[in-house]
Amino acid sequence: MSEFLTIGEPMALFAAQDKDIKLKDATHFQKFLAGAEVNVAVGVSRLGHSVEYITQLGADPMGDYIKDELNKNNIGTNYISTTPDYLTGFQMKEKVTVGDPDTFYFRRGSAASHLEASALDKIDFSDIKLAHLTGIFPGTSETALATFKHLAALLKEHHIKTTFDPNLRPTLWESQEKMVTTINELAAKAEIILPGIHEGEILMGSRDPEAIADFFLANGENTQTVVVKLGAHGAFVKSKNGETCSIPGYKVSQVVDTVGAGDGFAAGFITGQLEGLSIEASALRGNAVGSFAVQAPGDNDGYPEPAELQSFMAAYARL
Ligand code: KDG
Repeated sequence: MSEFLTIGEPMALFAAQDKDIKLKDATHFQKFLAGAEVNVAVGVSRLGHSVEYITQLGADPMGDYIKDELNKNNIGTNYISTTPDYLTGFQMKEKVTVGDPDTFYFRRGSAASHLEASALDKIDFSDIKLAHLTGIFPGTSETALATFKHLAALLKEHHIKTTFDPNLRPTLWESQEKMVTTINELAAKAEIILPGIHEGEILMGSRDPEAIADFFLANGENTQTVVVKLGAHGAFVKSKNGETCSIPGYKVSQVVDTVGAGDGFAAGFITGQLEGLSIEASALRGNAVGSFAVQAPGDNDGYPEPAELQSFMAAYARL
């Protein structure tokens, strides 16, 4: 039984070691665990909370690797099934000196994308305080979309608060229009929505953080708070009662790789909520965990343990 639940597609990530060259030319790669929701699961677990993760793996070496990594990270595997019929997805990532690296996915028709809604029958919701959902898993297939919707309904039935990160992955969707319509429909069910500023622009047409927050608050059936992630500049928060605040980012000396920062933000924010912190304090912790993420090469390998997080937040200057 766990405090925190999430669902998604985990992948093996092969991160290029050769800098500033195309993936096709890279010859050395380092293997990591990746996948937006599993990144959040790692971050929440590393900060001391109990976590269950719902997914389906293939009966293959990538699936075995992921299982080992979940065990190493103390992530519950009670709701993980293995199928001989489909393969585990993986991805490759460039290494760049400046900006966001390109990633390439090998995930179409993966084991996770075949996860049926019936897999949710055995979930024990009794101790779960918060669940995190993102727009990636429902984009992987119609089956995954149905499973996602069923889980969202079960969470509502059990009065479990949900955070939702749009996490737009245009290559997963048949069209931009379908992606935008579906993601906005799914976001409307969540209590807390965590869009990135660029995602907000795609989903509602403005780069103004307050306009993005207003859109999701007006659109939401249950939405209480919107936290717009502003990258290195921190976050903007608006709640249903009209209160707003800007949360500063942290200065980091060296950015190694930006991928995983948004999931780090979600992990920090979620642990703040699990520990009863205010929305503002949770968002500040989110920014801090995001800062750890950008200083490591994998997506979740840089996420901190509680003592590291505490000393970073005490010592580092905010922007
Ligand atoms: O947010 C980080 C993720 O993007 C990465 O770990 C894997 O791209 C990914 C995905 O679609 O889950």
